[in-house]
This record gives sequence, structure tokens and C-alpha cells, in this order.
Amino acid sequence: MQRSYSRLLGVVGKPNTGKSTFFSAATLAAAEIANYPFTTIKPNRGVGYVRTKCVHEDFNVKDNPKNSLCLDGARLVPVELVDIAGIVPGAWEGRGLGNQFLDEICRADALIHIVDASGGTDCEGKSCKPGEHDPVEDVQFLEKEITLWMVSILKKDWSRIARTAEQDKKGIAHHLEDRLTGLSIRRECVNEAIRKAGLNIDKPATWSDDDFYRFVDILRCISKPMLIVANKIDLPTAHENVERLLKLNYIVISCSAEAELALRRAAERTLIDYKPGDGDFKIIQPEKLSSAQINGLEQINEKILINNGSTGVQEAINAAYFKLLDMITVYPVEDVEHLSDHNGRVLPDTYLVPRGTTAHAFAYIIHSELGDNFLYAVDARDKRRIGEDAILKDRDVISIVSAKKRA
Ligand SMILES: Nc1nc2c(ncn2[C@@H]2O[C@H](COP(=O)(O)OP(=O)(O)OP(=O)(O)O)[C@@H](O)[C@H]2O)c(=O)[nH]1
Ligand SMILES: [Mg+2]
Repeated sequence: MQRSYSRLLGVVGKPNTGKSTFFSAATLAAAEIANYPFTTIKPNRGVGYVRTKCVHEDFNVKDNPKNSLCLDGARLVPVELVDIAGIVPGAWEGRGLGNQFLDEICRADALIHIVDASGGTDCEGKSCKPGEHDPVEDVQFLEKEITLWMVSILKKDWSRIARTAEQDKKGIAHHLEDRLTGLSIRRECVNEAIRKAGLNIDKPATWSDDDFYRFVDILRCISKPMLIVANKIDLPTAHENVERLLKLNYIVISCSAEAELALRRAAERTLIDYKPGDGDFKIIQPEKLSSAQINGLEQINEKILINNGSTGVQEAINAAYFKLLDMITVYPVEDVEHLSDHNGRVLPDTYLVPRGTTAHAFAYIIHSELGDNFLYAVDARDKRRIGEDAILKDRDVISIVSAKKRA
């Protein structure tokens, strides 16, 4: 399957919160899961899906997806996830299993922070009495660890860099280029962070240590947007903690990764009818299930799906793409009458692109040749021509007309 224009989602947090469970539930890739810290050491990479309502019903056509799937009207667009080893306090200085994990975290474009909302794991990820640990602390600690790690990288040789930037007027972001690449941070983010921190962009050598920390902390928020997954909501001590987590200045999604993993595995074996993100499921082969399994599924339905609307895993991936990264979905077609590609496949592809993408930029995302030879685009809903600067909208179906060919 051809991968669409995607970003990397990092599944992060302290040890033993359910990161690998969430990752496996989202991707169905194998990942070791166990009730002790540092089960995961090498990062697990896999493909999950963003779920969106497919446009085929709007056009009353049957589609033949190529780069994505369409199940009962839900378009599932593949996106990459990485499950990273747990971070403990002091990791930026090499505590726990060292700071290489922070490096891995910084390679991601958006972070899904899994916290144990039941409060049953201490700050190092060891099991404790449920309710004993405050998961709000885990949110603050991870923010601090990532910021301190970024500070330690950006601060290297800072006084010389700041002086040179003041002298040659190329700007501080230019001089931090190599470090920023290492942290997967775009240059524009630096200027935005300096502005938001209220610092003098022309005089970096005058910034105090506190100024520098504030700048990097804002840079982290901009370049590594994060949401909170309040996991293990199937446990009774989670409820009160979720209420408190919801008061934080984050998108917070209540979740039971374990429930999602059970449902996805049962669906994979066609025992139940369930798609990621559904609010219910149907048992289709009861004769193949033991009474304990049926009871387990009923518990998931009563405790999670009815109360929470869904298990939360799909909701988190969608929120990462549509809210944190502010992406939209666009369907390119060659033939606007039949909504097909040159092989006659109807609505073959769904692309995830940043909001604000123009028709011309979209042509470049599909193929550089199409961008170079761009003439105009056609909106398949009203068959009107749109120019190169037209900004695309979510669920647009677009045909690009180039000097050489259509796409
Ligand atoms: N009750 C409950 N337990 C869960 C849930 N998700 C994960 N767990 C359990 O939490 C423990 C840790 O799960 P993992 O997925 O291995 O956690 P991790 O964060 O990847 O751990 P490390 O790799 O050690 O950092 C396991 O015993 C899981 O079965 C959940 O939604 N509810
Ligand atoms: Mg793990």
C-alpha cells in the first residue's frame, strides 16, 4: 500500500503506562507488553490509521481505494507510529536507560503521551497501590525532561553561536540549523518561539539562562505538540484522576488501550464485527468464543464503550492529526466526471495535508512534475476551476490539470 503524506506520531511516557499496548492496539504489530518497567527498549514502528468519513457517499458512488481503506463508509488512512521506551525523571542527564530515548522522542512530529490514569504506577513506572500516584505529575515531568534535553542540545557552544548571529545578521535559527535538524524542528518554529517568548531576536547573546529555558520550552510546545491519553480507565481509581487531567491545558482522551487491543484481535479473527473507533461491536461467531471471552467482551461494552463512547485509541490518533498537526484530508482524482485515476479506480487515494495547503502545493505533494507543470485545479463537487493559490478544504476532491497530464 502506498503511504500517504504522513507525519510520525510518537507514543511516549514513563515506563509501564500502556504505551506498547496502545501501539499494538493501533497497529496490530507485535510489541512486547508486560507489567514491569522498561519492557520496551528498542522502539517499535508500525502503521496505524487515521479514520475519517469517506466522501464516496457524498457523491453516491462506490469507491476502489488504493492508498487507504474504506470500511462501511469510514476511510482509514495509514499513518506511522513509533512506540518509544519509557522515560524516567532525570533521563535528560542519562538516568534510567539513558537519554537516547529522548532523541527518539524528538524525531516524532507529534506526541501521544500515555499516562496511567489509575495512578497505579509510581514515577519510575513500578507498580504501586492503585490511586497512590498522581498522574498530573507525569504530565509535568515529561514536559520538563523533553525541554531540558532540548536545552542541553541547543545550549552547546551557545555564546559563540549567539555572538556570530548578532554579527553576521543571518539570524539565530540559521546558526542553530544542524541542531534543529537533529531535533526534527523546522526553522520557522524558532522564530515563532522567540516572538512568543518576547525575546530580542537580534540580540541572542543578551538572553539570560531563564530566557533561554523559556524560549526552548515554547519551542518544544510548538514543534512537538502533545496530547494526553488517560489510559487504564477500566480501573476504578481512574475516574477522579481523569477529571483532574481534564483541567490541564491539553487535549485529554480517556482510554483503555487493553480493551481496544482485545477488540482489534477479536475482529482480526472475525469473531466480532468492529472497526477502530466504533462505539459498539457485534459478536458474529459466538460458537467460537468461550463464556469467559463473551463475558470479557460484555465487560468492555459496559465499562468502556457505553460510558466512554469508544476505547479512545482511534480518537487519540485522529486528534493528533486533525487537532495537534491541524491536517485535513484531500482526495486527488484524474477524471472529475468519474472521480477516478487513469486506471478507472474511483476515489483511489486520500492525502493528509496541512490545513492551508494550496492547490499548487498539493500538486507538488502528489508529484513534483505535476507541481512544475501546474495549470489549474478542478473542484469535483461543483466542477469549478480553482487557481494555484486556492486553499484546499477538508474532504475536497480535486483534479490537478497540468501542462502535461491530469492527476
Ligand atoms: N487495566 C489496564 N491495564 C493496561 C491497559 N493498557 C495497558 N495495561 C497494562 O499495563 C502494563 C504495561 O503495559 P505496556 O504496554 O507494556 O506498557 P509500556 O508503557 O509500553 O511499558 P514499558 O515498555 O515498560 O515502558 C501491562 O500489564 C498491560 O497489560 C489498560 O487500558 N487497562
Ligand atoms: Mg513498552
